Amino acid sequence: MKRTTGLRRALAAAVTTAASLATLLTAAPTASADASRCPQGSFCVFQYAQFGGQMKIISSSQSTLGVWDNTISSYINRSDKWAVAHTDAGYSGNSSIQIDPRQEYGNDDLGWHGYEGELDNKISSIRLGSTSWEADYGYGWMDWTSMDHPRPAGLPAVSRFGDMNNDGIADLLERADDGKLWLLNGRHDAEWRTKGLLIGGGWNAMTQLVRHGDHNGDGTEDVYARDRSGVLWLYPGTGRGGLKPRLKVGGGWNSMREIEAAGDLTGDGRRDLLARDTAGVLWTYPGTGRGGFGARKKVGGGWNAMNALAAPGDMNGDGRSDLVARDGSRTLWLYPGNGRGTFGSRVRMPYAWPSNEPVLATGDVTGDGRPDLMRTIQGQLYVYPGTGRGGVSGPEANMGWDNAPRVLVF
Ligand SMILES: [Ca+2]
Ligand SMILES: [Ca+2]
Ligand SMILES: [Ca+2]
Ligand SMILES: [Ca+2]
Repeated sequence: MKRTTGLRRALAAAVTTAASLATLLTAAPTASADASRCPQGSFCVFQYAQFGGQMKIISSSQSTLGVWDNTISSYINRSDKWAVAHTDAGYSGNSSIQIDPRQEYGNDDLGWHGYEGELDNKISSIRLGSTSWEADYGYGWMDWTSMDHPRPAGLPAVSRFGDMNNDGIADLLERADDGKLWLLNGRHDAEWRTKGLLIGGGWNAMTQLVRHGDHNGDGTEDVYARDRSGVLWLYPGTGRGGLKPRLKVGGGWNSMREIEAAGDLTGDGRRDLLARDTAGVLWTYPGTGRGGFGARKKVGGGWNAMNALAAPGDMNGDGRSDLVARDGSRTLWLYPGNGRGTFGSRVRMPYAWPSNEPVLATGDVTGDGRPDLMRTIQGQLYVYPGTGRGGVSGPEANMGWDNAPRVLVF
């Protein structure tokens, strides 16, 4: 406690003697203990409890806190940023606290958080982020790594999807909670660090995002997105992981509960869409090969019994694209494509598949040429390697998962 008292005295002295510190400390000469003196849109920390004493606006991450080291006793976050405050410099230490954005009310005294006063007057670094994940880790993307080796050369067309940058290594697209779209290229460096490549922002405006290989005939994987007004857009891939300016496919897609890019279902070599409408009818939209679709074909009704659809490619090795669907009893079913736009008799897949977790299908991620499935379990992504005969084998842990509500990986 002596150490803390000394620093507080030093802080007060610095404020009165060093004019240069006036920019660092937003000091109100007769500071009242009032959170409202923290400007709207700012994240503010205070010298004393109950928003008392000197106030500092934190507008960027601080790996050290200078005269504010071990001095913060309360805070209010009126900004859109997430923050994590740590008890050691460099975003480390035995204890930390996550501070959510836009807190207007509530308990903001550090003495009331944690155990045995482990946070009060003990904060030494603060990291900000536009997502909870970014404030935690210092970067905005998830740590996806695929295999060290690419997929086998010469895969059939039905298996050529799930690779936005044409390097033969499976990649993921992640929409982070803040709407940023990242390419996770599946690679890591010597220290096993991954790199997300930012494609762009604003993707929270989309209510569906899907991809499954090349749709417009240029040989590179594309993305379809549906906006809130029900317009479906084609974003042609650059083949290097990015996206070209979008093209309008058409409107009226809000009648669909779910859209899936499913590969070629009709047997003409062009990739198609599946869409399940709100009444539970599943439709095939045959691709034209130029990014658009011909007259839709009804697959059948009753699909609202399923709470997830995923398009894994050819799971059973007959050269035709298939569909998997999860029912309300946590069972995953394989619907083998018949090459005429519909499906043969379904086959039960192994394992129980929790109903509130996504099922991912981005082709072969293990590099053996057979398509795989992935799902999350309690904040971790698992890979279920495909057997090539319609089944999957036991899961392999792959990466930590951002559970924030708007996160979407496809
Ligand atoms: Ca790739
Ligand atoms: Ca394309
Ligand atoms: Ca098949
Ligand atoms: Ca595989």
